Amino acid sequence: MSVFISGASSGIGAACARAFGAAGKELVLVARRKDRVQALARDVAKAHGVQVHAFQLDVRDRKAVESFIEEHAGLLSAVEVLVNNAGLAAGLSAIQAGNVDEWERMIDTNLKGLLYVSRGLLPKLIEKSARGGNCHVVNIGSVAGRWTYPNGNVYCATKFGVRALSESMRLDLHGTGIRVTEIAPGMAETEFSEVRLGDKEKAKAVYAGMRPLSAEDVAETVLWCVGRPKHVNIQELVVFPTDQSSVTLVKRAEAKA
Ligand code: NDP
Ligand code: 8X3
Repeated sequence: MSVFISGASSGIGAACARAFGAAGKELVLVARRKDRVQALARDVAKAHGVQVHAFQLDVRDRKAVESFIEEHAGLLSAVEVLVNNAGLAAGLSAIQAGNVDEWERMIDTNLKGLLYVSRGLLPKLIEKSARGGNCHVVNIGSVAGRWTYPNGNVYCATKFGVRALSESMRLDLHGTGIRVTEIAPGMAETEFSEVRLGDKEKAKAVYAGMRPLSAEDVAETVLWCVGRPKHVNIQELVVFPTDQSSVTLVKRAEAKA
């Protein structure tokens, strides 16, 4: 059995790869940054003696995803756990001043990318489950998929969409035995804010004076959900850092003068 993780080159996806590797699972990792995902694959394989397959894949590219699934049909037939993690926020501005290219990047990655990968892999998981496999889909949503915040608009909409797709998968997969979990993290310090804001210093300021979740904290919740007995499905899990009580209420230490 193996675990497929999209967006495994950094942050939560990379932490999931390390955690599943440490648990002895064979891994299939994809991301656009080939060097990063391949280096991680080598590290995890060396540290835990597991097989790790790493590929360059842009989940927004429908044809590339379809060819990838076809080309690696044998390898992918062993997948029991699909972690739909690849995603991003681009920008933070009011709708009336929004950048349409950024909107398209978010919609194409967070929604269409998740759908392309799921469309390719779910039939394989259904077959696997019918043969007794313990199959599970984990979609990485966000607290932004439950509550909106000023200027979050399109990112929030994509994550509300991930929540809707997670519910839909549960309905559409009803009776197959495949579990579907949506994990909705609050602020986690990864490359997320740097990607969103395009600036390391601005990204650092997002977490100033508070303790965010780490990628490893989120990966632990993913492993915990997957590790429940087969008859137990954690449908949704919301995890905030203690310093964050809502999407807009964050406790920060005073900056020292
Ligand atoms: P990172 O930026 O650290 O990681 C994002 C990952 O997604 C990278 O591995 C990136 O790889 C991959 N990715 C992005 N676009 C594509 C693409 N087109 N094709 C394939 N892979 C892609 O951020 P996080 O780890 O924080 O983000 C992971 C998920 O967690 C996202 O879905 C995000 O929305 C969600 N999330 C994050 C939170 C946070 O506060 N950090 C909170 C709630 C949810 P590459 O660039 O190499 O393609
Ligand atoms: C990422 C968390 O609060 O920046 O999904 O939207 S937030």
